[in-house]
Amino acid sequence: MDFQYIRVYRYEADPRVGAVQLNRPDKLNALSLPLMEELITALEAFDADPDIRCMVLHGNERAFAAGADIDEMAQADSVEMLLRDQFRKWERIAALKKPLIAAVSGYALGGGCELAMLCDMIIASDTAQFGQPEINIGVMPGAGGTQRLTRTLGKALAMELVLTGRFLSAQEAYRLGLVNRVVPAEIYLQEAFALASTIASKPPIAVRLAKEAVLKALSTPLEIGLEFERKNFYLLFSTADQKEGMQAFQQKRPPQWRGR
Ligand code: CO8
Repeated sequence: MDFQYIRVYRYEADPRVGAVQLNRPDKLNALSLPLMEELITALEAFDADPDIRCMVLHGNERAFAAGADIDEMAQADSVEMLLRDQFRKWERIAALKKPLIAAVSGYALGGGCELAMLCDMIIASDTAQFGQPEINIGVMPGAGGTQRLTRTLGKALAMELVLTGRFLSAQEAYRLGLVNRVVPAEIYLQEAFALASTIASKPPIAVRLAKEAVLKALSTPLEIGLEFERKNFYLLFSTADQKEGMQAFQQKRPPQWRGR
């Protein structure tokens, strides 16, 4: 499939890792409607491809993404935005079954920060900056920023970022638990691919059910989450990979995963 605003490829050193690069560098990867359409199509195709085990989403060194495309929204009225309902579609990224890692360098602002937070993990370059500056253009976050930032950073800090538009540096984002780690700009992509490759080497059904269970913790009370976790745990005992994993341990040899 031909894409205009993204580049889709497989990690050379490990083709089980699918990658998407946001590719509108002249607009700091502003997330236009057609770009998001392409992104969701590409990620869902990887999600459905049995040869892919993990995904990486990245931009370029200057910008992961500087937000939703302001030019597309500037003249819109509420009814138009409501009918467009473009941000509902973004939740399809949160619904992906396979792990998705954001590799962030430079700006991750507004919708760009929200997009990174929709991913399961974030590897940041030391140049990364995260923020929700919508307040400076007369609006507020609309693709999950007030909710996901608050769940991660807590009320006080999320409130400050959303109400002032202040950016978080990569180091601050790391200290606050927004990103998994910060590495030098020269290797941030390599680091994200290494993490993706490690996950790709694990038994895929266990990865899928474990991801589901971790995400459940964000949307359910503890008791329901624990019940959900237990059921996924029991479910894994009907996979060949559970038998293989435990036998390989007993026989002191590396396991051969079948994804069954
Ligand atoms: N949309 C459209 N174009 C953009 C965007 C954007 N979000 N960000 C940057 N660009 C464009 C610039 O217009 C410029 O284009 P051109 O060269 O044609 O003039 C090009 O990218 C380069 O940008 P700058 O010249 O501004 O680069 P600087 O290095 O001077 O500044 C900044 C970089 C600080 C990142 C600056 O570009 C900036 O402030 N960008 C906007 C950041 C922002 O406000 N993001 C939030 C957007 S709103 C949003 O994301 C809402 C999401 C959910 C909405 C829900 C609504 C219901």
